[in-house]
Amino acid sequence: MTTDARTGPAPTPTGPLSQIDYSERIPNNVNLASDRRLQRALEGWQPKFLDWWKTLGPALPTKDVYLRTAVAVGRDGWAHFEHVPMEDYRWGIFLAEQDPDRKVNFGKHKGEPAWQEVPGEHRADLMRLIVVQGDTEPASVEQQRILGNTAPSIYDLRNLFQVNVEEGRHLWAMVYLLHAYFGREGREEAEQLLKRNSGDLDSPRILGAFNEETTDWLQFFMFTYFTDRDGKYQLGTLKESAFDPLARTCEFMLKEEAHHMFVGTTGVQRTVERTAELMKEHGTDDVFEHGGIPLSVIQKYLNFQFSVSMDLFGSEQSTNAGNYYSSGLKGRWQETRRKDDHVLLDDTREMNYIENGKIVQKTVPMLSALNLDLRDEYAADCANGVRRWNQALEDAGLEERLFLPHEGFNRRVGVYANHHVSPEGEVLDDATWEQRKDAWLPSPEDRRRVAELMVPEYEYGKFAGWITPPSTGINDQPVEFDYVHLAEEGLA
Ligand code: BYC
Ligand code: FE
Ligand code: FE
Repeated sequence: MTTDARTGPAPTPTGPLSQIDYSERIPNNVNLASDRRLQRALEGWQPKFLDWWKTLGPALPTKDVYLRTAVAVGRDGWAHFEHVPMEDYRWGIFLAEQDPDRKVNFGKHKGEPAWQEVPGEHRADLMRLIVVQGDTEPASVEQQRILGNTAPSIYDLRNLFQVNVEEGRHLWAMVYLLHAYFGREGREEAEQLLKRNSGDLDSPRILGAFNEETTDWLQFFMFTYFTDRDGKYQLGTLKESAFDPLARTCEFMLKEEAHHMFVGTTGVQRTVERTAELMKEHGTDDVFEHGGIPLSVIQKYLNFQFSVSMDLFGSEQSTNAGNYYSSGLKGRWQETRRKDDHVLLDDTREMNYIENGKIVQKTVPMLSALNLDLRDEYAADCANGVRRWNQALEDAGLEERLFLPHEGFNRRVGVYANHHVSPEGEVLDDATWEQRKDAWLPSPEDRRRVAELMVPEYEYGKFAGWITPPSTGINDQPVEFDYVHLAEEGLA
């Protein structure tokens, strides 16, 4: 189902329905031209989006970037690559093809036809979910705004910008739903999506992780590994939604998401590989001296980004989540492959919580614990990349390993929120936590030393000293390809 930049086949149109109309001001495959009111409303939002992109999008001036653009949403090819000025990227509205026989697959409406309109009783909840999803997309662009100034290579710079334009498109995807299905309230929410800003004290982004600073490229790689992966899992549940336009939108977004996680997995991997080389060459763990990032600091960045991303799943027990499920708004990861009744009224599961300073278990109704169900799927997936990174350490003949911290480590949401838990899973008192937390989370000093290594490398085919080159380029181009042409002012 997923395609990434390396394997994306050449575009082969699959039929008129899956084709995207690029002759319109807003490229789309939803026949926007047939709905003048909606088209005008979205054309009214478009300049506001572009203003936002110019003010809060990528700060480094560029002439053009080798970007992938969707040309069709069908199975056999939807990506087209060319050099385009970033502000001319064709942000548009792309939904996966409609299945006219699609049914609701879970909850109390199970077996009924999927909804093409929003049922009045679920309107507020659906809009809330769409707004939360939509809010994260521009937030990430804002968080990554200044990274171009310190890109370790032109190859990496291109990947950053590809992620940024696609997150911009994901915002378009949610704004389309708000405009098309939620009337005036939806249009107001669409405006707000550009007005809240990451880290803003007065009007911050909705979810915690999207107000954290992305301080440097290691943080960016951890973000695209761990936080974009929350995106994968949340979109995976919304793809199951009874509200068909949301399901189809998310299905297509997921195809783009694969590349974001590729950037994270390989970015961390290449960082670890360079660290391993330097550790062997110099026989020391402290490779800062030699221009690399120590493994212990990589582990701290990992601890941080994993824990703030775990918070994105909400409380382990949530009546919201149970209601979303029963109402058919939000399913489970791979809902249709689960071997149960897809209603879950009689099911239970085990859940960890803290009692008298110890982590213990209790049995809870499954419907109440769906955030936890999703989070467990997510955490298992996160472990795969860590195994890959450890393979690189093993291949280098090193004993050291990276690991995912305990689920209770550094949590602000859910059962662990008012407790301190070490990465190994010991419950700690406040004093012990304060004393030891700098060994587990990046300290200002760690971030400062990482930042010192973040010198831009804009020469084609060259890479900053703290990271290895990738094994292949993008879309079968060589690694030293001119993926980005900087503007003259950017070079000065
Ligand atoms: N920070 O019942 P609970 C992506 C709020 S990432 C702040 O446990 P629920 C991307 C919650 O809103 C995917 N507040 O939560 C990645 C609620 O507030 P109210 C984004 C939080 O509703 C990288 C209250 O606490 N998509 O796409 O079951 C780059 C009670 O919480 C947080 C989605 O999240 C937090 N971390 O679940 C670009 C999907 N967590 O109502 C993009 C849509 C919870 O009491 N969202 N709260 O005022 C959802 O499905 C749910 O809203 C959540 C929360 C899973 C986030
Ligand atoms: Fe996204
Ligand atoms: Fe993403």
